[in-house]
Amino acid sequence: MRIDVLTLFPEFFRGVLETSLLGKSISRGLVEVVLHQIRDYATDRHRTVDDTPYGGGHGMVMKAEPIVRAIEAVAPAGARRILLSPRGDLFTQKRARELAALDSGFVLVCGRYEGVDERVDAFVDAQLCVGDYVLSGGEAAAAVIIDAVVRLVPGVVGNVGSLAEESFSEGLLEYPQYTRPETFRGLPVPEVLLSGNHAEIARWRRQRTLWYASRPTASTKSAWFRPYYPGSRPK
Ligand code: JCQ
Repeated sequence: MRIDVLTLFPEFFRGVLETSLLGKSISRGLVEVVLHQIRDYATDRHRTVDDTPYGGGHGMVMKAEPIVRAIEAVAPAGARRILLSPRGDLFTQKRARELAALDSGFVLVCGRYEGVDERVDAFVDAQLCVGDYVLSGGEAAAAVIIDAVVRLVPGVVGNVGSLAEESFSEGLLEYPQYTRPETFRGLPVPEVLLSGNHAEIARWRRQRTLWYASRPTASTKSAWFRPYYPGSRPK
């Protein structure tokens, strides 16, 4: 899988690409992430990438020309072109699966400053948003997408979780997990997990997955003050 990233801050990605699962996938040759400096595609002597907004207002807007020239220069044939933007369509696990299945890979375009000239939209296939907040640039959003997609590339993670389990939890382990010790600061591990009764354990985990999926913090309620509820059903 090949992923191209267009950015004014390629150094943002160095740590992300070297670390852990992603670093290993790259060194194993399963994934190739190619960073491109948008400024290299500016056409004037000062390598200008931004300008003041038409109609007035504060801040700067990224010019269309360097971005579009960069896309046209680096995008492999057939690669999906994606602009990260707080106004994009929401990036979901479903979209992660779609991107992981693309043979020709994809291009992530990171905007900065107060925005990107709207006409760039005509040169991308989609605008994607990773959440309902504004970032100072698309780089952190691109890192989120790369992380979520790469772990779905065949061979990257020990893709061992049974299909039944995957379809049940949408591939997420949503039931609570415990490891040693059996009691931590007075909090015990649920007894069923120590029982060795695998049918009972599977039943308990299915039930807890449903509880967690319906818990208040799974929707839009404030999650700052929440109960610890290993034993009783959340309200
Ligand atoms: C992505 N959720 C938030 C910020 C303008 C394309 O124009 C802009 C892009 C950004 C960076 O992306 C985000 C974002 N998903 O802020 C401003």
